[in-house]
Amino acid sequence: MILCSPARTAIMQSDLDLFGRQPQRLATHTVLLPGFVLPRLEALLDALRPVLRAAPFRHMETPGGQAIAVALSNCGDLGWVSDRQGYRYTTHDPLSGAPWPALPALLAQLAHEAAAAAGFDGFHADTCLINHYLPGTRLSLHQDRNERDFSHPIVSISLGLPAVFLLGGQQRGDATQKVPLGHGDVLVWGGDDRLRFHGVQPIKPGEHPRMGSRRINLTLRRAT
Ligand code: MD3
Ligand code: FE
Repeated sequence: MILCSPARTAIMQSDLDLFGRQPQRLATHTVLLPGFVLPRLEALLDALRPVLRAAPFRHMETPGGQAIAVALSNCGDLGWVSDRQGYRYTTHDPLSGAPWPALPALLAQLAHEAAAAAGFDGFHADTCLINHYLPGTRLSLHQDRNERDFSHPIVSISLGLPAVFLLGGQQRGDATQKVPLGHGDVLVWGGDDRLRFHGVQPIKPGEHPRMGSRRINLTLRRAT
């Protein structure tokens, strides 16, 4: 197991990713697992394809009526949506009227393993928000507060173009640390860090050899 307690001791060879990068603790309950999904990347993409065919990326509106720059989709028992009514989780895709596609077993498995590697045992995700960023797209500083129980951690998988993630504090005005997130990296956070403000700086133009000119982020949560 990786990084079970904040005071970790030895780093094992098996903790390192393909390029020898080590897990990094960014805050008491926030852990970066570089390249964690790379060994299962193709299986992950195979699992996403039918999900995105059934529930394609789309732009949602904020309650104030502005288009959200990040396009999104969901899978799992619930999906996160935004419209004039507000932010919430729904059982059905408002675009198709059908239930959100099921959470692929591989995604649930990766989330469970990543959470355990970061010291959160027994994590069972029931929803995955899939965010799509084109170059220039940013995500402004916010908190994730639409889930029922903040004691569950969140697992985030980054794919494609690199991003600079902004990790803030408990108040909007707190200083932020900049965290580079690359293709295959996984971030896990929970505990005291669950309600930290966070955001993503505008994605720089570029072309990722496997993913093209985009960044995809999968956030796995327990919403119920
Ligand atoms: C929060 N997505 O969909 S997840 C979101 O990359 C969202 O698409 C971003 O924020 C994205 O709500 C970021 C990554 C993340 C990582 C570590 C955190 C969010 C965090 C640590 C504390 C609080
Ligand atoms: Fe968020």
